[in-house]
Amino acid sequence: MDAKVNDFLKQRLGDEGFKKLSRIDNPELHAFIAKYIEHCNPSKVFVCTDAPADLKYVREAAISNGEEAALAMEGHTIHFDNAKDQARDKEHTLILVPKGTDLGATIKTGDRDECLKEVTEIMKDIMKGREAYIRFFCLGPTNSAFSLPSVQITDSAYVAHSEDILYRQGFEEFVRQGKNAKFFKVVHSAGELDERKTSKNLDKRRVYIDLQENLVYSCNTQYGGNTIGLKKLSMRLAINRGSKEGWLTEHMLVMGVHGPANRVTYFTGAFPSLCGKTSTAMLDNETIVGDDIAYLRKKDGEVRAVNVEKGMFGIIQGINSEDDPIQWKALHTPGELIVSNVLVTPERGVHWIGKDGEVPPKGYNHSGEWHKGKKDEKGNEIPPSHPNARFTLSLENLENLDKALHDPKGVVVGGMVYGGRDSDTWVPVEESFDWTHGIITKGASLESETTAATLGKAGVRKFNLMSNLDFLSISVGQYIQNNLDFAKDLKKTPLIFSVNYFLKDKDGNFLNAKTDKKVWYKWMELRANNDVQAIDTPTGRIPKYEDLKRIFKEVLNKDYSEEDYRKQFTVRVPESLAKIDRIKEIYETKVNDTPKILFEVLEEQRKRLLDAQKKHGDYITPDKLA
Ligand code: SPV
Ligand code: MN
Repeated sequence: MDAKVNDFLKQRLGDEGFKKLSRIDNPELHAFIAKYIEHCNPSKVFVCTDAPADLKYVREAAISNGEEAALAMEGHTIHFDNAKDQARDKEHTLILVPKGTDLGATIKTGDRDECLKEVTEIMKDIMKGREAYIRFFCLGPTNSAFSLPSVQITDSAYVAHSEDILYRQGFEEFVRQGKNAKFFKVVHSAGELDERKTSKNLDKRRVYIDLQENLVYSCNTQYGGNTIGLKKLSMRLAINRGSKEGWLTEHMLVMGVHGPANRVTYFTGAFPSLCGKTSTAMLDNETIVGDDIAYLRKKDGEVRAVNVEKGMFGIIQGINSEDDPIQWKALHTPGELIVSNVLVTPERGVHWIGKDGEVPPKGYNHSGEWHKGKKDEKGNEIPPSHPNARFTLSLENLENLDKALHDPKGVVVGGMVYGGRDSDTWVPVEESFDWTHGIITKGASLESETTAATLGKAGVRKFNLMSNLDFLSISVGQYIQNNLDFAKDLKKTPLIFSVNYFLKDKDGNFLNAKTDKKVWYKWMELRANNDVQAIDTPTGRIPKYEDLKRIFKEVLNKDYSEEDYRKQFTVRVPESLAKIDRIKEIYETKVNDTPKILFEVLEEQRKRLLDAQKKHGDYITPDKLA
């Protein structure tokens, strides 16, 4: 250790903290910690190893400093964020780039020099009078080719506690990797707190991602999506790093789909918000590896995936005992669980929008003391819980957990799924012709309609390639090219599918029941293992009626009619052509490095659609193509 750094750390970390940190032989780490402890200037520093006593210290600090409070059920705590700090701050989340770098119109960037100057000023002495926690985690399983050590300095015990639930402990991984560790760094401060212990200086809320230093700055915010540095913040660093090293970071769930004779085939899935990602990951009779972020690497000619995390930061709104039995049970079992921004009742129970039972008449929520009918300053009624209220839970608490969660080799990916909320174009399930066709016409063409739960008008289609648009730290063209190139030299290429749980008929009625998705996954599992045939359409490959009829009976005990099949799997030519026009326009006008092949593949698809339209008309039922 550099002598100056050594002296400084000894003085600021105390004997015990210094002794702990000294076990990690990494001068870059020591210099990083010294620099930001000096700059942010906390009054106390706690170095947290993987030891249970250290985790307990953090857990208790979150309660004693008032960021969390105990609920009636043992181990459960409540945390509130400021009423105006309830979601990711897209406006102030910037990828820092040197002057002259252009990542395209869809990615928010800031001038590196100017932003560093600004955030350095904002964070000067920002931790004064508070305790800082130095946390070590491992993204991906430990002791694995996927392992990515990360360190976070935060003055929020709530954030540090959340990360314990969400990430694998990584102190020992840092010790193991020593000088070789190429790690990610996050410095976070909640900033000054108000009397409710929520971040106060929201005008100075910033989330800046410095790719050059692999360092994220987050300040004057507590909401998990802005502060849990290992989640969407490190995800941007990982996308950048994977881009240079030939692996992928995707906004994807990972799940085991269970086929005949105890066969398990693993799928990854990308869905924009409110399109069924969690309900897919939670399908009963299947098993969950992850619900949010996956790393994908190639090994021995196969694609392997891991869950970057080990817990979930899930949306709680709408969870009820009938539709979500697994999550319901986990939320009603004693043990470590943080809920945020729900209603706390006088008995210290909780209520959220869409929970079973009556809404309690009064309680305490993100707006303070709450009663039915309470209005905000604009005269709008304040709901009992915030629509983005969350729960933070270890996946170990779910009964559908897959045994491969911590497998250092990851799981072999048999299929990748892209799904959006689409009322009129995509059929419920469709396989692409090949990897390139899938990446381009499914992943890179992903759109989703807004719902009443999001801000703005409902029913507007939003482009969100691979559901990753918010998190890209490389240009869109580069990102698509990386995805295309990923399949080179694979012995076994995963199949790529699209799904659409939201297709409607002309009268606006949904064409599928919520539970139908169980059938689509069983069909995809059979396809990935070459057990069923499919019908080629201009846009991909769809199931045969006989196969679906059998699976509907087996899985749902439902008689699936030919009439339903025909309606659901009709190729809608005008809508499909309109989609090609929309997507093409985005890639022509908003992206300046679109790979040429993207336009070629879209034009081939247009030609197939026009040829079929000549023969069969605008709406082509599957029997015409069989
Ligand atoms: C998402 O919005 O995609 C999330 C929650 O998973 S957040 O951590 O806020 O990004
Ligand atoms: Mn997410």
